[in-house]
Amino acid sequence: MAKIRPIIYWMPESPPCRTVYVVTKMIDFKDFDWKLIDLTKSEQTSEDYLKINPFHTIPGYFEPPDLYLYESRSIARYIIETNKPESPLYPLNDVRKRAIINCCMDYELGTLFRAMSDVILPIFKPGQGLPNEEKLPRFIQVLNEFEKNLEQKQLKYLAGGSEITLADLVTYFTLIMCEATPELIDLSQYPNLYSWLNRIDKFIKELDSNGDNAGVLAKAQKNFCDYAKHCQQQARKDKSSE
Ligand SMILES: N[C@@H](CCC(=O)N[C@@H](CS)C(=O)NCC(=O)O)C(=O)O
Repeated sequence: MAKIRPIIYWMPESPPCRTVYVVTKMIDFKDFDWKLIDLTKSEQTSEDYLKINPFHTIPGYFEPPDLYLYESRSIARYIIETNKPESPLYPLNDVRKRAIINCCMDYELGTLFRAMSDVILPIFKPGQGLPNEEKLPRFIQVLNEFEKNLEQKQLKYLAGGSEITLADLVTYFTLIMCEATPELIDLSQYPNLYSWLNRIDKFIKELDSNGDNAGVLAKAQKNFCDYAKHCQQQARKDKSSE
């Protein structure tokens, strides 16, 4: 009997979904199907999708008959562990390296992503449409600490060593959300962060330029920024007509 393929639920415009997408490409994992969940149509709250992820976020992962995962970092780790455990992205045979990658990713989710999202994600919330500038000082503090860490350790990649890991990918897709508010956050002011970011950006652009779905990441980031711009313009218009 043919094996039923896993399904990854996603929308390219969602940065955490893009982490999972890049992982599948880097480890050449193809034995699954993509399913689009269109956030602009609130498909994440459909009855069917809530069975996959009751917390209505993408990405989601379903492996028949009964494995349901959500959270991009967990999905990415599982895909690597089960399909390419030797990958330097998250090497199963190197417990110390994995500890460092986990450490970077826990910091990223608990501190960096949180500080970024408090400022930027209100742009996308119905009835808001603008960044929360009150939370900006905390985000700037976090960015300064991130910069100092890179400077002190002179890291090429976040988990050390000479190869990109999952920690670089998740952090990259968090930080490029700052492109939604260029007038508020200028990452070029943090020289070590900026040179690390450009290193990862070059890698991602190269990856995005070939193979199936070439250009999907560039297009998704453009759509993400255009939508953020549209939300902010609309919110300012609504405010001025109040
Ligand atoms: N920590 C989660 C964040 C996922 C997330 O918030 N996804 C957004 C899109 S970028 C989403 O699905 N939002 C829809 C909702 O919350 O209803 C992850 O890394 O997977």
